[in-house]
Amino acid sequence: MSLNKKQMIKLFTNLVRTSHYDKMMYRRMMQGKLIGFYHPAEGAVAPGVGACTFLKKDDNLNPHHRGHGIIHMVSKGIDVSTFLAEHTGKETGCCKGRSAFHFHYPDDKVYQQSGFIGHNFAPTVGWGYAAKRRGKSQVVMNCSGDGSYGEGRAHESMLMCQNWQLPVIFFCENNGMAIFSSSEEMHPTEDISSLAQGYGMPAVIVDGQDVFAVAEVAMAAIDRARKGKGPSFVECKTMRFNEHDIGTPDLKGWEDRSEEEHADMRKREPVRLATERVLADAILTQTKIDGIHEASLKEIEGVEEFADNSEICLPSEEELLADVFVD
Ligand SMILES: Cc1ncc(C[n+]2csc(CCOP(=O)(O)OP(=O)(O)O)c2C)c(N)n1
Ligand SMILES: [Mg+2]
Repeated sequence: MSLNKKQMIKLFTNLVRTSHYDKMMYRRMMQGKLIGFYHPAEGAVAPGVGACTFLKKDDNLNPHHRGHGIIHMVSKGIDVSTFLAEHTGKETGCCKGRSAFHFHYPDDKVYQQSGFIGHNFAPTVGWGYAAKRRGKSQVVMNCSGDGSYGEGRAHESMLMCQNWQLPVIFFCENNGMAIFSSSEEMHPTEDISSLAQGYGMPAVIVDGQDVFAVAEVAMAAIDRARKGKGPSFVECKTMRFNEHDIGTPDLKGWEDRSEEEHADMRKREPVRLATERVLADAILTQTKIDGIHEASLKEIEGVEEFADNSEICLPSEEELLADVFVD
């Protein structure tokens, strides 16, 4: 599946927008403006952009926790003002400022995090099953890290989705790390996608730093699922430039990565690679590229203003308990 010029511009624009969104989250965390903590996505924005830019509004999305889903949601075309308000602890947040990153956007078919890695695999079967039963051309994009494929639910989910031929994409964002454990220590094979073979599911490996390459394989997997041809597995080989999260003390100090490794990784920064490509292929001029950066920063300013000008979340005991369900 090769991309046309319009699709490449859309991907490039989303790549620039999301990388600025991620930088904004990092900056605000450092400024003490966010509640909880943040899992920075620098170096790892291309997978989410490639996976979600061409999803339809009605498609189910389970974003990866890196970037707390902002990469995936912005790419799917969702207004993330209430996402930032939530992370800023404001009443206008999507969960009234009470949750930080454990939230959902049901109207936009986004079902996000619980505190458990791999929580999304069981609901993925249900969403896929529902889509198939209703005969809708709706797909489920399940974005997860390499670490989560050590969870039993991942395997049960792959087995059932394949048996029932559900419209699911197992989209693995493999950065080779789970907090400070390397993939090598945690998985018997180098490629997480090799697990799909055991379930007879087609799988593809793609350079996760190249947004255009990711989008091509993601679109093929989406198309396949939409046509009722069942699930598939996409593995993006990507990177994590920063520590696992910020807001928790000194995770970087535990990492076993040298300065040279960090410098090498940064040579493959996805916005840099995409910029080289769109200039080389004459898809965009430098002036147009500068305009995309400016427009992204302006958009983010508006989102920040909304969060900053909203009322802080200070619920009374009664209001707090109103959202607690006891069986
Ligand atoms: C069931 C469970 N085990 C462990 C954790 C702690 N934990 C949080 S993030 C994480 C690493 C996840 O790695 P991966 O899925 O590869 O995503 P990455 O953070 O590398 O992007 C772990 C082990 C958890 N939240 N839930
Ligand atoms: Mg990982």
